[in-house]
Amino acid sequence: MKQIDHFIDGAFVASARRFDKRSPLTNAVIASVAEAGRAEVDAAVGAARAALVGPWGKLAVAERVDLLYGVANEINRRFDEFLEAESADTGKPMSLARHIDIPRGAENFKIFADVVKNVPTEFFEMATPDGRGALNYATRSPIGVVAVVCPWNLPLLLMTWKVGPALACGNTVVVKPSEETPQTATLLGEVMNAVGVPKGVYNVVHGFGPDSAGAFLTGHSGVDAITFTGETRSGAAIMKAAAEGARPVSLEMGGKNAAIVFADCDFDAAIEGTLRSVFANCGQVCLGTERVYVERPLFDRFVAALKAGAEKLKLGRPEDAATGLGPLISLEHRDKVLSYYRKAVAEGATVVTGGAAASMPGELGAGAWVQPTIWTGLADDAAVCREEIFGPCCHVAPFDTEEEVVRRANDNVYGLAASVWTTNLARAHRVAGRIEVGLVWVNSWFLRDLRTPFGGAKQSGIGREGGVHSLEFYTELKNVCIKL
Ligand code: NAD
Ligand code: 6OD
Repeated sequence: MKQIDHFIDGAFVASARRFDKRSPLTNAVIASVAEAGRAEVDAAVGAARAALVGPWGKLAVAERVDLLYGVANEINRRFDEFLEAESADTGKPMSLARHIDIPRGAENFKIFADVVKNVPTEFFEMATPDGRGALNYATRSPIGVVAVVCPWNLPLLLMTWKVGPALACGNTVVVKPSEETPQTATLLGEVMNAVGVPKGVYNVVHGFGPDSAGAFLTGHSGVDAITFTGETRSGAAIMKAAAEGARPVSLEMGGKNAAIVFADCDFDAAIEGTLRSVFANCGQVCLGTERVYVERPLFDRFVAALKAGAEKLKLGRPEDAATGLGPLISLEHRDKVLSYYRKAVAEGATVVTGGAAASMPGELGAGAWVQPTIWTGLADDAAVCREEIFGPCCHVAPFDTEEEVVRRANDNVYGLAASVWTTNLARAHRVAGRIEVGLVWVNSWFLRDLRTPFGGAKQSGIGREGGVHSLEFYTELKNVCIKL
């Protein structure tokens, strides 16, 4: 069994307290993970502070950026190790992690190295009454020690999405990976050492959220800023912790994303895109679709094709190239998802397909498997139409007018993402403008240039990251005015 330890000041550090990491595939224990108490968190924050004022803070931008390119290259060199670790922790199909999670884990270091290298700040020449003038310019400094609190659904991708820009901007970090996915963050420690990133720049502490490593870290007075991805409820708790010391937060949180399918859409593209957005990563993608609205003339045909697509998905092991759907992350999460499967029936849904746990052969029988599920027939105020489930499921409802569907899609506390399927350009612009979310796709899903802003509206988030928008969070701008 693997031993997963913290990574503090360039070294792997154990704790007396440990917890078991179980495989989502079989529920067997696959690793023993160190659980940080206040002492380990304190050591990690102290190491990050020392590196900030020491070696990392003294590097020129070009040297820092070179090291981050090195990190990206080393992840790619050790690609298979990252792939194995990620799929062991999550059970996700390797075909998915090979194309999304691991390449993006490397790319996140390159993209932000490029952004930091190329972004200018303002510079103005001013006239002054004495005729000698002044130079007024802005500089960017690191914000300090950044706490990075991560979820389990896309562990390496979402962690490096924060660590990449934080380090590129000259900060140091203490990462708290999800208790469900400790491996790739730890492996990244080896990478940091191998490429010569100074010790203390990148630290990892393992543990849980409340009353554990997550709360100790976000409540630590040595942390200057907190960036978080996860559930809205956890984000709200972290905001409270950040209020102590008035520290900035960047929060990427939950969603209940709608797909809106107009009768004039490219039907095959809409089906393919909706299948991906509902079922990719077993529905455990914050941007995934859980509400589908289909214009009435297309409704029956659309539901039939979505059902056929869902029923073709093969549940299986990560390494099997035919696998389309892995397990959920844990039995605990499966209990939550199945409670919504039951609620849907209790509220009167028609179960188009699925609706239950999936029975799997052999040792997989003990894993966190559920059937891909589609419902129809519920009112918009049903729990499964309002609350984030984070499983491979969606409710499909008909609509009659553009006005109506925009109102219904917006009638939710979340506002992360939406996808609109139409060939009418004017309608695409109109609807995109009126949907209350941070990200709208038209005739696509999960397609995005990493230089663009990413984040949620309403209870889905606070702030935007991506490209130069990350710089706004991870740097402090200083205004310097020099009278000549
Ligand atoms: P979670 O909120 O349970 O946990 C996320 C992280 O926060 C974990 O590391 C956890 O240990 C820690 N944590 C939890 N409570 C904490 C507290 N009080 N103080 C400090 N740390 C705490 O989320 P999850 O179950 O890991 O991930 C799934 C959720 O994440 C879903 O709601 C999903 O929508 C959301 N998510 C959002 C985005 C986005 O970009 N908006 C991306 C991925 C996932
Ligand atoms: O692609 C990204 O950068 C990103 N933050 C994706 C988030 C996916 C949520 O599960």
